[in-house]
Amino acid sequence: MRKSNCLSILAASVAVVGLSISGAAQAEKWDMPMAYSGTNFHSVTGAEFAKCVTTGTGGGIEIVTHPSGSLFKGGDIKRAIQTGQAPIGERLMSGHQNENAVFGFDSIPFLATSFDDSEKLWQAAKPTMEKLLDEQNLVMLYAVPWPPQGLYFKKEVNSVADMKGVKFRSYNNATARLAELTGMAPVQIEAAEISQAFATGVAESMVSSGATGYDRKVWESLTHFYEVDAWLPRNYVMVNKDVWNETDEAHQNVIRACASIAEYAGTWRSKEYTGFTMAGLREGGMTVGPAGDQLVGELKEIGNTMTTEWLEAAGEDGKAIVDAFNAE
Ligand code: PCA
Repeated sequence: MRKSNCLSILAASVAVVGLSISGAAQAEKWDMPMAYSGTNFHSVTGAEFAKCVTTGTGGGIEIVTHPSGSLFKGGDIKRAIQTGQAPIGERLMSGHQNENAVFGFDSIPFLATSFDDSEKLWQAAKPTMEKLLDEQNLVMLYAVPWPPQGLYFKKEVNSVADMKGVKFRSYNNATARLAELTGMAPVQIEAAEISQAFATGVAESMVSSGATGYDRKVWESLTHFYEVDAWLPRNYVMVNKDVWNETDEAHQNVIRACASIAEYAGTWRSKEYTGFTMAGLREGGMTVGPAGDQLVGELKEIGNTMTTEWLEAAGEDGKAIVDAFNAE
């Protein structure tokens, strides 16, 4: 073969390889594990975020959501993203309270009980949470609150004494501690599995939003929902930091823009879903209403104990968040 032919073949193959490399870079697929059911408003928001990124990057990054813990179960999602098994995903932030108490800033009973206060608390906590996640190889994209947390039972409950011995489904350290302080027996179960837990009697009560009770049709096993407005925990979406750093700036900008739309839209949906799901629980046959004065008074005392305990456990970072929130 003549030298010039050799060169042109080489050039052609470099061009082909070059094309296929840039082709691969142009069409990345990001699987996005999510813990909650596909119809839940967080998952709906995540699906729209995914679409926004896919469209906004011209298909350069295609995000595919996997709700209901189908790709990774809730408790495994953060580790999967830290270790690069999945590039992006969503998780309940306070689910990491067992690693570091600060992650439980949004599950302190009666600190922030409305959407407005939840937003204020989030603004106070955000820089600390971004820093903590950054140290764990994660980039925080957006966070959306669940509706206010209330108590579910399969009987009428008017006081903490009525809760004694009840099997209680918890979803983080704070909810397990609430169970202990009210004389209940906590068992940690992911939302995706609670319908079965209630149906089989593994659990017979929980603290959660109307949204989760509605999504999981808990009226099939439970009878009462007491609006307590104890706190509004957050889900957040994170990306693996190495993946993020390898993403070109134009795509990062699209992702950031889609994330801020998602935070706004998700919060709006959470508010809308609050009333809608209360009505849904009633339609399912549940008794829905505010907790009685005695129960609220007793829960507030327990809330004070939990606040003191959390401040001790969360140290300087925790104190700074609560101080910034109270200073607003
Ligand atoms: N639903 C989630 C967390 C908070 C909420 O409202 C759950 O019960 O797991």
